[in-house]
Amino acid sequence: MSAQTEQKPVLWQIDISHYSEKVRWALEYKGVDHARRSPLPGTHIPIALFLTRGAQPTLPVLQVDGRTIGDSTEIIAALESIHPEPPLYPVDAEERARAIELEDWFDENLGPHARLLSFYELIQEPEIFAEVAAESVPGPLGKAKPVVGAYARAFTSIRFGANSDEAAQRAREAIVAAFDKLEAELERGKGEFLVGESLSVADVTAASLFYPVVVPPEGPLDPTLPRPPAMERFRQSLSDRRGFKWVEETFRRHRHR
Ligand SMILES: N[C@@H](CCC(=O)N[C@@H](CS)C(=O)NCC(=O)O)C(=O)O
Repeated sequence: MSAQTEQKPVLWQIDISHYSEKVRWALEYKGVDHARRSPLPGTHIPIALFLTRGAQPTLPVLQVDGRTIGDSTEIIAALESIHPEPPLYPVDAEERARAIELEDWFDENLGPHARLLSFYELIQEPEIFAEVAAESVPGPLGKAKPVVGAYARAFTSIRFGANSDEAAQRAREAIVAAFDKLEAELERGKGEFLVGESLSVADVTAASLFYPVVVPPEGPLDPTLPRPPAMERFRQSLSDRRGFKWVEETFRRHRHR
């Protein structure tokens, strides 16, 4: 490995994670050449803790310029100062504050619910979960689908409580509320962007965190993989909403790989 390759930023991530998608989008939008490491989901918690010296149990984590940064919000803040162009923070101070506030809002109020409902519906469909999980594990492990599927059901139930009917219902309500919020915020702007007149961290965050519900073709989910019918029905029930179409459009226009 050349010295130049070693200096590339390294993104520790999970392929299907929407928080990882947020950071991948920021890195690719800014044209930051980087390497990716995708540990086995589940083992990523001790790995994240090890990388961040106990500060962060989650991925994504970015190693850049001799620093190790956990949390997607902190990662994008660091990228803004290391690679300011093109910016994801609006120049205007008020707009910048609003974009960061919206980033936070969707991180806290949408992200965990979109993840929980996806896992809940997958747990109801063990064969489909086995297919999807097998795609997300490294190398030959993916061949042991029933084992990987059982592991995925156990891990998501224990870690996120994703087997709870009540939590799933709360997640559905929170996702609908997040569409209400998205549409109210879009009303304030000119339509294409949440804040200002170009793509900002607010758009990247909202679109990425809605991806497990909207499933845009440019998103991380392999479109040939089966999806739980109940999740698909929920998706369809939202598909006429302005916010849903905005997520599709934002991916289509701005998610260039
Ligand atoms: N606030 C964090 C959330 C990241 C997050 O929840 N990542 C998940 C994967 S989608 C994770 O690593 N979860 C492990 C855990 O919660 O223990 C961020 O914005 O990066």
